[in-house]
Amino acid sequence: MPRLATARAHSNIALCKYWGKLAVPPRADESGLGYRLRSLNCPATPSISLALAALSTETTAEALGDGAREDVFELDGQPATPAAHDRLVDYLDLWREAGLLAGRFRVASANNFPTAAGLASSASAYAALATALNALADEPVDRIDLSRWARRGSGSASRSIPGGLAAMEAAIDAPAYLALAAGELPWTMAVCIVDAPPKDVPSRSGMQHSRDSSPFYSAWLEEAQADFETVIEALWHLRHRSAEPDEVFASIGEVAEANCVAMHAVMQTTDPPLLYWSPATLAVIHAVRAWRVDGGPLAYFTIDAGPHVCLLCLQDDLAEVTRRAAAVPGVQRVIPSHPGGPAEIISLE
Ligand code: 2P0
Repeated sequence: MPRLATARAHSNIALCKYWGKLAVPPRADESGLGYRLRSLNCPATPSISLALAALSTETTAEALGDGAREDVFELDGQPATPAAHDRLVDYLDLWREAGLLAGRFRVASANNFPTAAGLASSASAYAALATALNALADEPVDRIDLSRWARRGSGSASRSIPGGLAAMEAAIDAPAYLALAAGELPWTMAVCIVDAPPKDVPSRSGMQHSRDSSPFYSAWLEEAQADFETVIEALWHLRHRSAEPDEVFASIGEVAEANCVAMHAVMQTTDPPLLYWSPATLAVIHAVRAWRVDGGPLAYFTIDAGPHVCLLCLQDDLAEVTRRAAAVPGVQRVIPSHPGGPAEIISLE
């Protein structure tokens, strides 16, 4: 039985975003249905995302001996903050309550990109963690259930288990599934890191505030479902060669931009407002739109719960998109990425 497992998972950036959780019964006690549903962390919107090879997390999980009384968590070589530590322990408790794991663990996690900056670091982190923990389980779950386990840690992490272009329905205990593998994708992304202060409201609490206070929340749920269905249909045409790849790219890019703006409209009308954009965020949006009229590369923007802008483009245009984006005022650096593959174990002892 292995005692130490290291896993790697790629972050992912959604083209149709997850923002909001399925409602659970309000008077949920610790043993009731409400508690169980809440612990499943089910999304209220369907989502579809692209895993990015250049953004990854490596996580080592080590089973500590019988004498260990506490879980230990290190993030990027430092002891984790109390909040991150508590969230990890809650997550390990779910695995222990399910009888998949026993005892205490040391978890060491390292990202190769900025943490908690709106670059989906919890997606790669919980996907890598779930993959490493599963390798230490007496009876490991299959990859579909592994995606469900990753979702319980962080909703977006579910999509980093299959990697590539991954989709997840808005349903109770939905897993993410592979819509198109990394090697089959004609598109990719460049990630623009912009000048901005650190993010002050985490996604988890931000999306709860949106549900409770944005007047546009119910319209967002409808829009998100319609956007998801449009993208799934466009992918169907791509797979069946019943539409030109350029048309599919343009239609998915347009939906991605509209979906991003709709999500940020909900964020901005949350009380208090979630204003994630910085001036440089808008500068990139305007630049990308200008490229379309001046004969530059075709790229579409999307922005998560943070100021940075991800640009969806054809793989052939990645170098030119990266070069142009780096010249936009306020852009600190651009990370060009190819599509990323699934979460995987990289060592086992
Ligand atoms: C997404 N985001 O689809 C969207 C876009 C942020 C904006 O998934 O509470 O950190 O851990 O399930 O996964 C961020 O939400 O939230 C997210 P939890 P998570 O990528």
